[in-house]
Amino acid sequence: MKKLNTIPSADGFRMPGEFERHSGTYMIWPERPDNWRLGGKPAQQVFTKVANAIGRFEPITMCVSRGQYDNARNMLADYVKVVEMSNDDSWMRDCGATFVIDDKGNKRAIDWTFNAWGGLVDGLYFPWDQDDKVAMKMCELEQVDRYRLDDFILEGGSIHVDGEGTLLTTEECLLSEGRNSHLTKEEIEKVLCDMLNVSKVLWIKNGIYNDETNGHVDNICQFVKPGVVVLAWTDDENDPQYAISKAAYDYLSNETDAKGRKLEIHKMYTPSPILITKGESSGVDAVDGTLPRKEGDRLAASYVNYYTGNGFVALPIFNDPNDEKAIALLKELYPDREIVPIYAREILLGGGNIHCITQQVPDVQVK
Ligand code: KQY
Repeated sequence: MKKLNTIPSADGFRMPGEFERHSGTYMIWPERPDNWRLGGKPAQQVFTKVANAIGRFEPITMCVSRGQYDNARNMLADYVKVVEMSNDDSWMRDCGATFVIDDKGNKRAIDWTFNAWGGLVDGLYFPWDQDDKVAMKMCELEQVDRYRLDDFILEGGSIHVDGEGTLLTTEECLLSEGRNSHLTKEEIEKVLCDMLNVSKVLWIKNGIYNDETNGHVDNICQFVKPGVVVLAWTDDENDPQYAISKAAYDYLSNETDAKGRKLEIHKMYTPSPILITKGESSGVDAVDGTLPRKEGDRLAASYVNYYTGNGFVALPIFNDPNDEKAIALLKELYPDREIVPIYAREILLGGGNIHCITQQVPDVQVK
């Protein structure tokens, strides 16, 4: 497949919203023992639930290392396509390709440079060279040409688009020192507009408290559809999350999207703080250069990290009283989709959630 040197927006391509029709979803199988406790065994159970659930609605491909191929093939449902692919970890949202489509039925992808959430400044593991090749390999499997950006670092979890010209992100992440600190905010905005065909970038200040990704937007805010967002929320003014969510709410309330609409903002209550237990911490191998998992550390738990696909929403839940509130809110906001709650503490322990481990391939559209 070809590597393209042109500009997607000039070529007539745009990134569609996640809520638009998909031709499938990709994931990567978890196994690294310095991120996932007990060699990834508990996480593999949950990844299996997520993949099997998604596969009831749309084609799902699980990318798996050579060493784990037989185990993954055995655990996953027959309808999950399993392909061998080297990787450094299992965050398909972040190292995977960002697909773009035009109005004539064509699909391409953006292959951003991936540096494990901050490279040698504050990255979460080293090396990350196999992860950085994942997007290219997806393009080969999907048979789409790709725009490769050798000099621009971005993870898919740090952006959300409405498919109609608006992009949501956080300053905490996109302006972080370990990513594109050689560029100004305006220059970063121009790359996003050129690559994804957006004309308005909404900059929330910070992501979820203690989020190791430098505050990915996909944990705090996401588009339900154009003009409508959910925002992670707490009423507890003593929780450090309160000031973060309040600032985001105030900012978004005073903004308009690319089409000049005011945003409808739905507060999505976070679960009570979730801390790493002693047993969980002791199950993770301590390795220099990988973020440690210490007992008592607060995890970046949020229901906003859900994944939207054809006819469904896969929602992380935590055995918390607010699980039911999150389910009820999504039933109201997505009346035509099945809400699929999945107990996801094991994914959270690895540093993300269902949205972070999935990447959609949009369906082509002819207009
Ligand atoms: O997108 C994410 N939330 C991924 C987090 C990566 C964690 C690596 N330990």
